[in-house]
Amino acid sequence: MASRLDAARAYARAGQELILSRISGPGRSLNVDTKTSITDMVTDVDRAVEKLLVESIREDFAHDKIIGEEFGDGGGEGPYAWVVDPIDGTTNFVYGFPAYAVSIAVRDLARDTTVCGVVLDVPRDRLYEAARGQGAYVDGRRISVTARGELAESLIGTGFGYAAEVRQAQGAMVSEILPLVRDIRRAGAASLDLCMVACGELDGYYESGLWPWDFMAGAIIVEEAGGTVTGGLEQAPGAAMTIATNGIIHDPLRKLVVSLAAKYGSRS
Ligand code: LIP
Repeated sequence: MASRLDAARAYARAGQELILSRISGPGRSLNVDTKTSITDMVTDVDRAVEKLLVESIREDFAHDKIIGEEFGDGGGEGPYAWVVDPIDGTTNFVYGFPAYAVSIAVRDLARDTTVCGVVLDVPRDRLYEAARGQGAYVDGRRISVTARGELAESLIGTGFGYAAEVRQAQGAMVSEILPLVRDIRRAGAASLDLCMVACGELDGYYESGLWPWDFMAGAIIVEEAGGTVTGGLEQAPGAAMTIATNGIIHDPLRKLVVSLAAKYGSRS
């Protein structure tokens, strides 16, 4: 596995270099398209970075499957699969808001588990990583979740979908959660929200509607930092709900999110 983790680090750095080359200097110009709604953007840089990642993976690991945000499934039949988000936090990237990342996870399809993950915070130049059973790190320094035990004293991250009706329910939910926690943060990149839980910058995070490429790498980094990652009603994180915490506040946060999702007709 070391070879795939080493490769993931190198691929993330190459993606960072491409991103920075396209936004540095006076000629910063992005071609921006929209996908599922006018708020769901994708740029030519997203596509260029994913193309770079896919070509690199195919070159080095021809049998591995590839699941990417922009180009979908490709590559070989496995048993390993690379789950890649070339720029997680695309809206932030388009605006220059400093919270977007290259996110790369490697899955063992036979064991249905993530074996390693890398999240490269491009604006802050921080490389988060984890391999199963070997701990979580940022720039080579070991990280761990907080030990805060009360939801009322916890800093909680969340995010919102692209569809207006989905946001209506998510906004209603967060308005009821806000008075029950220390505060809410909305960074705009799930992979970074998860890494902030892993390194103690957040005590917990929840979001519905995420794709595998949004959360797969960040999830193993949280788990290897001593945290807990689940769904809401379902045990596994997924499109319905992803909840990541320091483990101590997990049950109360999960119960609150599931009950409010039912109240407002949101997925959990
Ligand atoms: C983003 C997620 C974020 C969510 C945004 C968006 P993208 O992913 O990382 O947590 O709130 O709506 O889905 O689309 O920038 O790769």
